[in-house]
Amino acid sequence: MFHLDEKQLYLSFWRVVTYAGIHYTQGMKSLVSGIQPSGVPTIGHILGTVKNWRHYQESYRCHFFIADLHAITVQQDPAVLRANSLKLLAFFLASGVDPKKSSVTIQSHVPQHAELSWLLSCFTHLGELSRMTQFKDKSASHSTKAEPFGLFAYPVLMAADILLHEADFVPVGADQKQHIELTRDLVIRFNHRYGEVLKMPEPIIPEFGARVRSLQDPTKKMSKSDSNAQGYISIDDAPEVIVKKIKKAVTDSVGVVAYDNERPGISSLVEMYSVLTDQSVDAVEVAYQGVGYGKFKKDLADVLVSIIEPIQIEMKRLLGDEDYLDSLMSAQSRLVISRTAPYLRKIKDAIGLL
Ligand code: ATP
Ligand code: LTN
Repeated sequence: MFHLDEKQLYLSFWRVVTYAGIHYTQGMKSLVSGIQPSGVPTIGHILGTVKNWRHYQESYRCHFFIADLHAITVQQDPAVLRANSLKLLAFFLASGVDPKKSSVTIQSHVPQHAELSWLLSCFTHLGELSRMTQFKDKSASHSTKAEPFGLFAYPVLMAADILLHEADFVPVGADQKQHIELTRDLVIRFNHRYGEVLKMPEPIIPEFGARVRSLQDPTKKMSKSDSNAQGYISIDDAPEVIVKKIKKAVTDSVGVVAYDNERPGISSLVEMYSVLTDQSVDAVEVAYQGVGYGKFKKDLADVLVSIIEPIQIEMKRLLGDEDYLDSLMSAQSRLVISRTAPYLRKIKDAIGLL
């Protein structure tokens, strides 16, 4: 199936046009994004990033991946990790990622990610890593001095994910902005020393939906690793569960459906509804003027069900076809390895590695 050798593939990548069924146009900008299989994706992932992936792949050379090496920075049960990784792959496909237009891999199947991460770690300062807020939050659950080194080094692996694919754009939720800033600093530092080798990436953070809040504690981000399942809407939730969770979502006693920084609970629901229905927040406020929270929550739950249900049906179909998922994973990883290996060689040459 793969007749081009690595060199031919690399040379031809910028002008050819079809390889392994994927069509690329010369000069197309590239885009990279990933999600960790550290749980089951939530509506936060859809709004913060995945919602637009199907559109991006029409205009950009896209690479999407399941960040399993990131997930093991916190302890994972092996069987659960395997199941969540496959489920996430099915979620990507069911959300519109088309392997004929984009590449899609399991991060650990492409060893170049981890290899570039080591190279970049030699250019990263300890002080930079200790300022990362996600490290501070996630390490809080460990006793001091027992935080895994991988959790500390995680932003370097994220920089490698982005730079290996020479990404122009990186669509992420607001919590990832700091990691992309670190990646940009690494590009400046590396290129200052070795010339224009690494490509400068730009984050794409949506104006609305970039930080969907927990339904139970709206001061926090909705998280798939929340110990309280009432705090998130997961892609596994049945319609009646979604309705119940939205009904119980924390709001306030004001009773006005509006976006108001002083009232994060209702504001988060209004923002969710506005993004899911492609309306402005103002339009949602006008539509629900004088209407109580009950009716608004019911409508929001209906919209959520109408978005999640078709994804669930398609995921179930895909997860029932293990042979397809297996052959997709191996074909895609071979494609991505042959595409990234020559670029990694170029980076090693710049550093002076034989
Ligand atoms: P966890 O929710 O388990 O803490 P995480 O958010 O740290 O996971 P990923 O699941 O890998 O990590 O996130 C993948 C992408 O989804 C990132 O771009 C992240 O910013 C985005 N994302 C995750 N949760 C939300 C949310 N609640 N609102 C908006 N975007 C989100
Ligand atoms: N760190 C991200 C997931 C992630 C990612 C990436 C996103 C890992 N590598 C590269 C975009 C590009 C997270 O935890 N949310």
